[in-house]
Amino acid sequence: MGRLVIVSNRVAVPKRGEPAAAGGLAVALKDAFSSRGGLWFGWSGTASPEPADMVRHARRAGVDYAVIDLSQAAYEGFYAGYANSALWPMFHFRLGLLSYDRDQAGCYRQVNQRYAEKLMPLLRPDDTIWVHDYQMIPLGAQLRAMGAKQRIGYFHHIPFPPWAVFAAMPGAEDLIRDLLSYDVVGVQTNRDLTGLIDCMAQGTGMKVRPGPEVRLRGRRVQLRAFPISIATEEFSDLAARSVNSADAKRLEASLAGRAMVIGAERLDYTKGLPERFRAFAALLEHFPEHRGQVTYLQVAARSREDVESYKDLKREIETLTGQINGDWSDADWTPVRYVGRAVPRDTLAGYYRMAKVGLVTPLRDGMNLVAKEYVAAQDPENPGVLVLSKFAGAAEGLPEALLVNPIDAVGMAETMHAALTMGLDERRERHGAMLRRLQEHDVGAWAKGFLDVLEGREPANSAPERA
Ligand code: GDG
Repeated sequence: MGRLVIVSNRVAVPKRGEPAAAGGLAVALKDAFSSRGGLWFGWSGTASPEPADMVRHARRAGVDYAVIDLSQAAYEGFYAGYANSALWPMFHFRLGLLSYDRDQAGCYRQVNQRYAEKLMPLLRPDDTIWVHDYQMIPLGAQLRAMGAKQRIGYFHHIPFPPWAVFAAMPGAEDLIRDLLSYDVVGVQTNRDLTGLIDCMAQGTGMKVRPGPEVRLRGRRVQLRAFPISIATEEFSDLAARSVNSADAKRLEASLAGRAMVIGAERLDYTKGLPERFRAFAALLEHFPEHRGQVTYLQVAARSREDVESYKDLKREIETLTGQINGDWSDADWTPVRYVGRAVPRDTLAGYYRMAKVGLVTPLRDGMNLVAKEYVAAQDPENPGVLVLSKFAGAAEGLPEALLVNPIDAVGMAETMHAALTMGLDERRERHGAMLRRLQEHDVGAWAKGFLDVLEGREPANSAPERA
């Protein structure tokens, strides 16, 4: 079997002697890399006015890393610009926030072209290439134009809307046509698969066959749902350890016996934070028994601070925190604790385990790993309750969560109340079903599922996994 070549926008090369980052793709690909070797290619995360035009190589724990730098102008046009100000809102159904600039769209293609040119000489004929996410859509077609014959797959981590939404993007047809250069296009959920099939059919005029797949000049492009997951067992262990850490004990003491509800995410307008804050205010208004009794901890790691809509969101959250605390606090109780930066992963795992309710209420989300981490982090004997937006991809595989529409503040408040007052038997039953599914379908199973289809080890028509 040839090497596995991963291409993702940002590549975090582990420091020498340190383990790879605890979360995300690094964990997912550990097994695949260790059995066959691999190359991970992408942007170093460094942008400067005059970047060196070279590929930097490193080898860590059996994995080769090859990274390139971006110019400041390329970073602004490609990353902050087209990828995060046009593609990201469009894919999350937020056409009102879509800011399109033709130069930035051109920059997106140029940066992908540069990735393709730098990657091409590093490839071997028997490599399998796996491209990740919306920053890299044209890459497969650009590699093919240079003669790449390898199997190339693309996984889309964020939602895939139907053509009625997608078509609003200038150049929508080109983006859809780019996807036809891949052998497999993977999305998170069956809902996304419906969107992808609709876009393929309407954006290209080609027939999508049952399977589903598109046939093109003797090649097959398979379209499939592969719900991403987490390293379930590792995360459960981490949470069980961290709940006894000094950080967790300090938090516990500060709660003085009150219940805690938790939210944690990047500060992003797709995550439904203002809506959640309003729902928490509605809980205090409509269910007086929780006044003085429940504390809401929101961890919101800063993200994309150079994009205007993210600055607006930060101000809105700060205002809402002030309003709710001004309206409801007592001298010895503050209802909302807002931590506006990332906390260490192990600390967060311990916090999840301490929280009676996990609030995961995005307006749209490809999957949402926080939902799965919250479930994995619970004490199976006395688990908390997951309140989950039906617009998160995770809802498709976690029907035992309490599902909500995040737009409905009072409806969400009622569900939070149900979660806070749920009996132990029901909590155990719901949690047990979700945990078992996450144990079976962890992130390793996700990566294997994708690679099995890409490398032809699984019939294309088998049903996608649920989790
Ligand atoms: C994209 C898609 C899809 C959050 N706050 C802190 C922290 N986190 C960690 C979480 C989780 C990760 O960040 C976030 O993953 P999500 O899946 O929730 O969200 P996105 O970043 O938007 O990811 C998403 C995902 O890709 C994978 O395909 O599920 O739908 O949007 O692991 O725990 N980690 C630390 N401190 C924090 O404060 N250490």
